[in-house]
Amino acid sequence: MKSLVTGATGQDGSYLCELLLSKGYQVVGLIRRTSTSNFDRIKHLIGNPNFSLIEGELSDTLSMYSIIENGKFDEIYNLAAMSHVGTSFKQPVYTIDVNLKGVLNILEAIHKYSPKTKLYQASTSEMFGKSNEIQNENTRFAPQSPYAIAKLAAHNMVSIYRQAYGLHASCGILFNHDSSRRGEEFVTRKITRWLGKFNAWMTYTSPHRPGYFLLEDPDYIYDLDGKSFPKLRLGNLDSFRDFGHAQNYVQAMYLMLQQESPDDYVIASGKTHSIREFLAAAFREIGISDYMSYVVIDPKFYRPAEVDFLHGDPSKAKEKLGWTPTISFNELVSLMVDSDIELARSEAFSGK
Ligand code: NAP
Ligand code: F7E
Repeated sequence: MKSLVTGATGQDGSYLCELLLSKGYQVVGLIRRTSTSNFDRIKHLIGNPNFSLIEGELSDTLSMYSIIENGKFDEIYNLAAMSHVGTSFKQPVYTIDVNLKGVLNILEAIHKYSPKTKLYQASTSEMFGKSNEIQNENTRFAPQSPYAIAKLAAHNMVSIYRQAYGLHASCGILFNHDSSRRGEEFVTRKITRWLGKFNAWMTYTSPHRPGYFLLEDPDYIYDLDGKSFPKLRLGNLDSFRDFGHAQNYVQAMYLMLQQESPDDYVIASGKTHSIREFLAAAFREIGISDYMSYVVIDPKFYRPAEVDFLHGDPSKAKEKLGWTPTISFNELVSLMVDSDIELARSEAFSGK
């Protein structure tokens, strides 16, 4: 079996490549040209004889046509995207180019040149947007951002190509999933990365004079030698998200393409937590309960339109795919904090 994974350098792409390689697949990862390399998440796969990389840009029709025509892939997992909701308000046209036109390029290429290739499309719970009920495959979509609008249009496009041309194309409506490989600009990782760095600062900066002042300055924490550390700046803490671990969620992507018929599935933990709860749980991991003394609420991180409540019902995926998540919310928080404590510790010793 040969698969193309777009977005191979991303959080999900890296876990999915590992999963497919473990199943004996030949995996080709699509990467875009960048001026500096960003292979951190997949560097351990480079050199594996079943793994290779190909350069391509999702929004460039000709490059996607030629990659798909020549690749003879059994499966394509389209994970590449402009994935940051906040950024999509600042770069709406680019977001449409990558997240909608990019998907259309893949659908057309499969339809024209490789109609037996199965497609997985990364849809998102953000498409539910304003909905304030528990969400499943039948819940009405009400997108609240350029990101969600592009993803919803792509989701509908997949459905059209499935009906009109009989493509085996499935969409996973995935709720938030995180890990130690999550991008640092997403709120979960922003919190755990800050905690790791703060922990290293406390432990290694002035080891002979432990202790710090919190209340002197609204923006900084000071140690007893007067050295400062910036507080954690966040936006809205009162939105709710349904969190899971990315390693569990890529299993669902794979399972969707092993089904006889294509379909759409909600992939979620079935539980919801506010960002505030994530924040509190993460600070508890390093023994701090008065977490708000370390946080500055900064309007810069508020969105022009917010998604207040996401809570998925993964019953269909459980029943039809036999998929169940194994990593709980508390385990996720703990894994992410531990990993970022270790990362900051190694950076402190390597002088970064
Ligand atoms: P991510 O870490 O941000 O990775 C995105 C990947 O897409 C990166 O490899 C990035 O390359 C690549 N990419 C971006 N623009 C591209 C372009 N124009 N051409 C080619 N490649 C491009 O995202 P993720 O968290 O793994 O998410 C994977 C997919 O699932 C995305 O489509 C996202 O929208 C969707 N999704 C994510 C979640 C979640 O909670 N994680 C939930 C629902 C849906 P660089 O490394 O070069 O930037
Ligand atoms: O925001 C709030 C923010 O950017 C979560 C992507 O993977 O999941 C992700 O999108 C919440 C929002 O993720 C900060 O306002 C507060 O309410 O971490 P996020 P997201 O928007 O849920 C979906 C399912 C995807 O499909 C996306 O690709 O946290 N928030 N303070 C903040 N968010 C950020 N980024 N930074 C803050 O400082």
